[in-house]
Amino acid sequence: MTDASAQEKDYYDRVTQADVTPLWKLPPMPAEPRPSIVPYLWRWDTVVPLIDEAGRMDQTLNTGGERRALILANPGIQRPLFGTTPSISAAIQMIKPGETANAHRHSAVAIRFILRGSGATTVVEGERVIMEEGDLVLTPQMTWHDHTNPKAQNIYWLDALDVPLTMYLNAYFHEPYYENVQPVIVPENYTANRLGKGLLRNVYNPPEERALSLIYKWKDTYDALLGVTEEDISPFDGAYFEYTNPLDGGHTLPGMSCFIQRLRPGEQTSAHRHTTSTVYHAYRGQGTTIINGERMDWRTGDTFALPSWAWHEHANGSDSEEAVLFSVSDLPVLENLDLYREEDRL
Ligand code: GTQ
Ligand code: FE2
Repeated sequence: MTDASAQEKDYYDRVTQADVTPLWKLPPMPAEPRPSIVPYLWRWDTVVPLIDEAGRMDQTLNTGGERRALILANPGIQRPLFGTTPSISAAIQMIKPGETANAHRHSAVAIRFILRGSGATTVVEGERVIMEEGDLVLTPQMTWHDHTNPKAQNIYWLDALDVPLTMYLNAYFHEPYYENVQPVIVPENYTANRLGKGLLRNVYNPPEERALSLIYKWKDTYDALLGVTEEDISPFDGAYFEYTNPLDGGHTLPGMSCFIQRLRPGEQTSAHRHTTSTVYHAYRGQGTTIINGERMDWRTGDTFALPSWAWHEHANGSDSEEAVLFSVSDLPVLENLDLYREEDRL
């Protein structure tokens, strides 16, 4: 070895020892986002039999606030980390008749979108909310929540939490309640009544932001979708609504926002791309989403992941039936960091 190369080797050895990394040795910075996740689709017909099978095994939900949920784990994310996108972990959760998923709370926010079965309840900060198909229910950060199915049928919903982001930031807290369930301490429709559907507000006792036990009923959501006129239909998303925070008109939650879109029979959208990563769920109908040239053929009940900065366009695959996609993305996070970018291909 020459003196120079020996000196260099010695230098890099000491660099490694010192736990520092020479920036000049790294590969060139990518010019644009290179998503770690891949476009991926989870079929209802694959996931639901598996969750039903878990329901038949001798497994109890009543240990440490566990849930019978199968995380939709994106193959682009290294195990044991899990996530459907870099920021969001989505799962299909099932509760059998008579079961309770114990009360707990965590710093990650959660949403549930009810897929099949009606009449299960969730209690959020002492308020009981009855959940029906197509409803969206929120669990804001650090609110106590437990779920119960008093009905005779299994109930299934889509969970989404910003757990991967919260974990990445080393900001995840989790606490079991000291009993299986929390007491219900406010009357039925407590938050909804004080909100007056978000257009009115009880002046004497306004709803408290932190513990907003919000439910967005499917009927209201669907009415909004059907109410749009031609000029309000997005070329990229069809009839497209965000579930807003009724107190400030902002995104659904600080770490995630939820959306619903309706594609008319035969509707085909134009492609665009943006820096949010999105989990889509086909709530009604069937169709195709082309992601960077890759076809995702979806039917009711399927869920798929859209990576950041990937071109995508949607098509309703039916000439007679509507298609409805529910979605959840990290838009509030990207916006807050001034990282939201969008590009259109019209
Ligand atoms: O229902 O509280 O899918 O805490 C993951 C974590 C569901 C829940 C999940 C949770 C829950
Ligand atoms: Fe939870």
